[in-house]
Amino acid sequence: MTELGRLEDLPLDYREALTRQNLVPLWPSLRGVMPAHKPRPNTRATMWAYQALRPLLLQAGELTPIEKAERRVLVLANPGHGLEKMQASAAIYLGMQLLLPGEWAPSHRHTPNAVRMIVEGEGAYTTVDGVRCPMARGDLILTPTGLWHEHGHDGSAPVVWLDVLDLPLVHYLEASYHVDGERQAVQAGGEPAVLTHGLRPAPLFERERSASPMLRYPWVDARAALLALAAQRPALEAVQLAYVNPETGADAENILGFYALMLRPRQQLRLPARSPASVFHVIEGGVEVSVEAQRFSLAEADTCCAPGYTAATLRNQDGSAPAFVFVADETPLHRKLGIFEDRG
Ligand code: GTQ
Repeated sequence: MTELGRLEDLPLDYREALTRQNLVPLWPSLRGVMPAHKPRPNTRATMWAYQALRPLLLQAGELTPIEKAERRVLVLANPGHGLEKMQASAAIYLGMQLLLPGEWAPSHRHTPNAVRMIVEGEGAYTTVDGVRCPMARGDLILTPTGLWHEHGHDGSAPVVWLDVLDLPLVHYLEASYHVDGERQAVQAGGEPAVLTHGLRPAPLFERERSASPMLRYPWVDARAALLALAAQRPALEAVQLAYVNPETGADAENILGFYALMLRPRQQLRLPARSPASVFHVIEGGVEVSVEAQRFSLAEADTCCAPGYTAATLRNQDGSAPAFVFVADETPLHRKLGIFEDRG
């Protein structure tokens, strides 16, 4: 590969003349923005242990009242991007949110898409576009772009959940903003439950809402489906389900992809080197994750991220029980942009 000219090779007065005209020579920076064969991601394989962050999150509950935080969140920031960027990867934001009994995080809506993976506690709920979604451990609740959402908590112990947003991307696109709203009127009946059974309302009963038809994916259903799939397909290597829009089969959200993965007892699963970055969050069990030179031992509620273009190996350390992992990645985005790659 040819060595390209450097900025210092150019006369100072020429460089200054360029700067005055808001012009920049490409060749000194060309290899930086387009490295050979493979990108050089800032995203670093990073782990966040729940045991370490939980006391700090509870302390935030004492230090900052909900009125002063609106969303009481500690962001899981990737040091490779710089902590202040609040990014887990190029497109993924992760935050652990705490809501204490009786607290209320007021209604708003925003352009970034969000999901919540419930980590701990009972009695909280998120109201999304008038649909009250109870929060239980392992449930996935969607807040697609533009939908009103607020969080409340009628229980007696702290509730914690993992927020996954495409905020870094939407912010980069200069398209990120929010609007504050009034407390939502809760619509009777909640979600149309039939959708989870492969049935949908026939045209006579068509719903008027245009947004995602399914907002809450209960963990009891996802877990049972994974166990059934594993039992039916003993030779299946990746016992993985994608969270999808049940009316269309498309990804549940537009930008990030969400999956539930089961590892059989002692199973080791190699995930191929694909272009999107990924996040792994353990719902149940203990999982060892190897990415690049890193090896993370994840216990329940621990989270890690892996850069794109890198293979990862997940191993269930238990010999008798399955492990369950919530996975978030940038696949829908990469596919839509036409830059998705699987390098095996
Ligand atoms: O719960 O609406 O972690 O708006 C970041 C931004 C959570 C939320 C976050 C948000 C929310």
